[in-house]
Formats: sequence, C-alpha cells, structure tokens
Amino acid sequence: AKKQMGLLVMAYGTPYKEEDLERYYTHIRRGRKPSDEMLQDLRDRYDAIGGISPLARITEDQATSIKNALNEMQDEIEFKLYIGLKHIEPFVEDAVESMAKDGIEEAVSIVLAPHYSTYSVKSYNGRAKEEADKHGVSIRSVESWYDAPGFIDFWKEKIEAEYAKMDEEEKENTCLIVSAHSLPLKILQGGDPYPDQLKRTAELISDATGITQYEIGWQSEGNTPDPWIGPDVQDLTKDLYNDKGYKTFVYAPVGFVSDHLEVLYDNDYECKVVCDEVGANYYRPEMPNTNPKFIQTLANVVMNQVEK
Ligand code: FEC
Repeated sequence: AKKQMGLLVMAYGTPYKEEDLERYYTHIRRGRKPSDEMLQDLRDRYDAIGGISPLARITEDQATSIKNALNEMQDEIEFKLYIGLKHIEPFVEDAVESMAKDGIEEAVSIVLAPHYSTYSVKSYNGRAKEEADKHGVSIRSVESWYDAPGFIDFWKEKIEAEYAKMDEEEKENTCLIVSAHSLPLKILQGGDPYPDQLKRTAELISDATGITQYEIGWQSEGNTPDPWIGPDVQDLTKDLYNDKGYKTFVYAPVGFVSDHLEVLYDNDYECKVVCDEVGANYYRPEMPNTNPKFIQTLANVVMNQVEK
C-alpha cells in the first residue's frame, strides 16, 4: 500500500461573504476591532472588485491542483490535502487537527507566498507546528520558493506577453515594477530575509527576460501608525515618471500568487489611477492562479522537501 502523507497548503484567507468582513479584519488586526470608518473603507474596496474576493476559490483550486500533481508524479506516497488559512476558517490549526483526526502522522506543508518573512511564512509554519506538536504529527515545512526555476519562468512568460503588446519605442520607455506586500519596517532589525528574497526574484526575472529597466516596489501597506518598507509602488510610479521619464509601467506583484484584493484593487485600481494621472500606460501580467507550469513548480518544491 502507498504511504499516507498529509499535504498542508496554507494561505491568507478572505471573507466568504460580506458578513465575514468584520471578524476577518479583526483577526488580521490581532483581535482589535476596526473602526466603522476603517471597516467601510475595506468594504468599499471589496465592492470595487465585485463584492467579495475570488481568493477563496482560487486557493482551493491551487491546493487541489498541487495535490493532484503530487499524486500523479510518483507511486509511493498518497498525499491527502488539508487547507489551512491564516485569518479565517478553516484556520491553520483546524487543518492540522483534522489531519490528526484522520490518523495522519507525517505531513509536508507549503505556504502560497514565495518569500520568507518572520511576519508571514514563519508565523504560518509556527502555528502549524504548535498545533502539530499537540497531536504528535510531524510536519516538514517548505520555507520559501522565490527562486524556483518554474516560478521565474512563469513570470518571464507573462511579463514578455505584456511587452509583446508594445512597439519598440514604447518598450524603450517602459519600467517593470517588481513588488511584494510591504511589512512594518521594524522586521528588518532582526535581519529578516524578505527584502533580499524579493530582490533576488527580480534579478532572476531580469536575467531571464533581459529586461534591465526594472525597480523594486512595495505595496498594500497596512493602516497602522508605524513606518512600512518602501518605496510604495504608487509613490515610486510618480517618481520614476518625473525623474526618469518612463511612459509605461508594467506591474509584476510577484509576492502574491492569485487574483485578489491586493492585486485587483491595489494594482489594477490604485496604480492605474496614478498612471492615468501622470499620463503613463498601465500593464499588469496575469497572476499564477492555477497555471499548470506554476502548479507543477510548487508540487516539485513540496516533493523536494519530502525527499530531504
Ligand atoms: O481578500 C482578498 O482578496 C485579499 C486577501 C489578502 C492577501 C494579503 C496578503 C498579505 N498580507 C500581508 C500582511 C499584512 C499586514 C497587514 C495586512 C492587512 C490586510 C488587510 C486586508 C488584507 N491584509 Fe494582508 N492580505 C490580504 C488582505 N496584511 C483586508 C486589512 C486592511 C488593510 O490594511 O488593507 C496589517 C495588519 C495590521 O493592521 O496590523 C502586516 C502579507 C501578505 C502576503 C503574504 C501572504 O499571502 O501571506 C505579508 C492575499
């Protein structure tokens, strides 16, 4: 018989329906309720992308596809999928508990975010491990995959598809903005690898595409008083337009893997508004979602972790 192994796929989570918005936002704020004004502001952003985010469905499709790819690529292990979310049910802890109830003793986990940070991946993996220890389940966790060849190759293909829409003159005046979610600046004091990993993803994309006019940007920073890592993609766009004279911007939010609020609103609305204001062209390549090359890449990353 095949060996049974749990596959824990972890992701951010999103409200399933409008009524979930307040408790979701409260959870993100570590238990502090948002003010009415903050809640309304968030509701307006979800409304602008059609009411709710497609993220829940995409996460499920990605996770199922990774599980299928893993079960098809080898004959020794039968992977059983568990989805664990950071800010809404099924929470990471719920997923690990279900695993234990199903008699799973060994598991492998991956977070659907490429870059390691103490604020993101470390916290997902830590929550999974803490719950797993309670049940005697052992989990091997993938820490990052920001440099996986298939991931870089995915972005190369999608970015090149955008540049292919331009004539030579437009290409010469184009800047590629490679971005990830900003985090509070204080994480850098502990030597967090997050910014260097984003920089590496950008370098690898530049090497693969031959695009040398690119910049690193940070996006979607939270509504808190402390300073966040910059430059913010919107400010960066204005500065690059004014100082370097770029006329076209291509946004590659490589810190994310799905169509969701932070891309559909923060890029496709907010960055687009800045481009319209200054009179620049806006492009944004397709997100990974369930692209087969991307899914196979994550399955390979998981398999490498199992074989380690
Ligand atoms: O529903 C959707 O479609 C969007 C889901 C969503 C994703 C996402 C990814 C990341 N976040 C990260 C860190 C933070 C920090 C704060 C923060 C705040 C929010 C809010 C919403 C939200 N995030 Fe998020 N994030 C998504 C959604 N995020 C909604 C609250 C309103 C707002 O500030 O816009 C600030 C917390 C605080 O206030 O103290 C920090 C990181 C990622 C990428 C890695 C990952 O996916 O885990 C890091 C998707």
